[in-house]
Amino acid sequence: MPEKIDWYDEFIKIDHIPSKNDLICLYYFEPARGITEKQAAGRIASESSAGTWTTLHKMPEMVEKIKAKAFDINGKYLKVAYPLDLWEPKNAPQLLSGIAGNIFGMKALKNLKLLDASFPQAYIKHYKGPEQGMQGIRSLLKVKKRPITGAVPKPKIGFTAAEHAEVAFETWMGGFDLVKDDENLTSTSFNQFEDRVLRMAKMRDRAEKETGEQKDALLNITGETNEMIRKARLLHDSGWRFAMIDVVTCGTSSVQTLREECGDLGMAIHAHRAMHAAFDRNPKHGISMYFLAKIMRLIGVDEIHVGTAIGKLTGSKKEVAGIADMLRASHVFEGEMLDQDWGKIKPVLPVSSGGLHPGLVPSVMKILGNDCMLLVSGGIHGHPKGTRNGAAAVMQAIEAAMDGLDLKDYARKHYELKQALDKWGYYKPK
Ligand code: CAP
Ligand code: MG
Repeated sequence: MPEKIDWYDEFIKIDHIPSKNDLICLYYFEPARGITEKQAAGRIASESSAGTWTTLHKMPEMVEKIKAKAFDINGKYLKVAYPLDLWEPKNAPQLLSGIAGNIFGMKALKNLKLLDASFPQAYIKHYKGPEQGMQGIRSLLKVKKRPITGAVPKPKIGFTAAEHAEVAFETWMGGFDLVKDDENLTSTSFNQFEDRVLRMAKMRDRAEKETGEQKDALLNITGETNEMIRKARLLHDSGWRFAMIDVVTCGTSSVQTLREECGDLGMAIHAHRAMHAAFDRNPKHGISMYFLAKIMRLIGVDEIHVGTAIGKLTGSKKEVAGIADMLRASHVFEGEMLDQDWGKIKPVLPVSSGGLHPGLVPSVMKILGNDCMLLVSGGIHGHPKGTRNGAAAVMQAIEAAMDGLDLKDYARKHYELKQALDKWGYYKPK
């Protein structure tokens, strides 16, 4: 009998019943031509856990204990059970290097997408999750029921720090809670981070005094990790209670570090997801936004972009609503995605942004409910009467939606909303 060349079949155990401490992954997979489903499944489980391409002269005893097992093949969907001993506690990058690493490049696969992972309590217990969470954010901003509102000064980049702060003041005076930096604005020669932080703080204090409302900002600290720590501390010293991070471009390692730092400062983390569409847009290959949102909740961001379904960027209604539900739930029961008991990990606020304007507010609230953040940027700065009136129009649209009233009827007595509807109506930007 010729010696076996590979041992991928040792990573397949159909109908295996995972232990309660196993971490389970759900993949969409398509074998390459000439590869069977089982051959593909064995390769996925092997390469993401303890295997390699060929049989070995010597095998350590421990391997038997830590082999992943492909245990459920259902058409193009595969479940793999990973023993807990594979994973270093509280090491998100290492987890990704396993379940979302080499396997995407295997020639035996035509397509592969990591759809979801179910984290056992024995894994979850090492992570703190969000510091503030959804309820903490509502308390910080003293907003009990309605969606939290915010806007990015537009154009994305181009304002001086002084001009940026002026736009922020107008946004707050129009009734919005938050002013957010855009994902690619950190510090430029004409809008230095330190200058913006101080000028915005002065405008915040003025807006709070004039409105009697809590006002805050999502100032973008994205950058090298030590720099992010320095900027988070600067924000805290200037009275800000949020910090914004582009979590994909910064990576899970730095998000873990900043979760510790911001937690110590009592600050909430706003997670922008720029770059996510590089790996989540293709339904057959990459990593789902559902999984990205899930691991960010585990690490401990307090709010994260989930899409709008009806705005300018990708994401179906079902996907957007499913991610939002997962972020807010204490326990997700198995359906298309895996079962997830979140234990003590606080709920995260879903953020909807991208091509929104007052005419679309009721539709987004129908998809996400009231426990969300609505970021409406071009949709207020493009209002015929400018930013402050644009923000007021959004607030009026939220009021109408919460009272179940038709926007057009409500607009009869709310002029800012009427002007917005006259310009955009219910237009869905692409
Ligand atoms: C929206 C936005 C956000 C996107 C991010 C932008 O501006 O500031 O970054 O919404 O997308 O730069 O496009 P507008 P997502 O409101 O003017 O469109 O929330 O899907 O991650
Ligand atoms: Mg943006």
